[in-house]
Amino acid sequence: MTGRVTVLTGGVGGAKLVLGLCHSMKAEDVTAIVNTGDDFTHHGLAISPDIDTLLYTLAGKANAAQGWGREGESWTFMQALRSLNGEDWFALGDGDLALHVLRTQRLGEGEALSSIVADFASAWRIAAKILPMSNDPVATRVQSDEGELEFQQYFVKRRCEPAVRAIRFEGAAFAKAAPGVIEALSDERSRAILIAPSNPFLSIDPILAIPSIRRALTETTVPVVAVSPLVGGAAVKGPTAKLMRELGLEVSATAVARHYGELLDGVLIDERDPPACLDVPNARADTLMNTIDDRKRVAHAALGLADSLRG
Ligand code: FO1
Repeated sequence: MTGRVTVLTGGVGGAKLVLGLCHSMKAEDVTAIVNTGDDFTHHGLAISPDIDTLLYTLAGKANAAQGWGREGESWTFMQALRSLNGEDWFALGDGDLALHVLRTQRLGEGEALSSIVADFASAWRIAAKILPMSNDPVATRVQSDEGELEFQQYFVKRRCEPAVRAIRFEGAAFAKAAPGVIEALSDERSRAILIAPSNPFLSIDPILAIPSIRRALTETTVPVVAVSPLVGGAAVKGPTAKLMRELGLEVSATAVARHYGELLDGVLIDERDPPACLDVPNARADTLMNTIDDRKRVAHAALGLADSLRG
């Protein structure tokens, strides 16, 4: 068994766990497979929020309080944009723009997203591998009581207020996994495959909607362990609990584990959660991640559960 650990991640909660792993083991043995269903083009710029949140987090540049974007950001661009009556519901910081401008330019020249992201990671001395789930376009579409919304329209512009009926991932069925993704999931010598405490429906499902990724997870003999995104029956951040209620699900770690179903070998749930009738091996820990020590603790607990599941 090598020390290799692969994590499926999206959003802020996921980035915290990846950081915890990078501080608990050799960062070069960590491979993050990142959701790109939130990606969209805004003001003509190619924006990849979950990739960027992870880049900032692992490079120590993240705005920890806000969860996304850069620490110490300035907003001259947004002020100028507003003065010209430009669309200002999606905030693009002055430093943040560098990622979007360079990514847009290089995608326009035909370069693959995975290659661009690898360059950004090495420019910022990030040792972990950051892989987009796919280089093909996949777009999360939220079917709500206000009709079908693009992800960022739902998440940012409407602040997750519309009631969600269903979620679909445009393009996922035909999307190929990005280079390195299937290889990471099929590496039988790996220690564990983790599903980060991201929103299962908005951040993890787009990854699982890519057929070759779901197949690799089904076929792997490496322990697959999910970290529940709920603490005491509520979402730490974001709309997970509201979404589960709107989708008619019980807001519980059990419902999350059932959602991942056959893919899971184990689930790490929060110690505050009520007793759970989980039909999958599980362990408990304090999964609230505010400090770097919290993130290391959750990473250790998830890896410990995976180690205990080895046949
Ligand atoms: N989230 C917000 O709630 N408001 C914003 O204005 C906003 C801007 C933004 C810019 C770049 C970026 O990478 C992320 C940004 N986010 C913003 C967060 C983003 O919508 C979410 O992080 C993901 O899409 C869901 O996890």
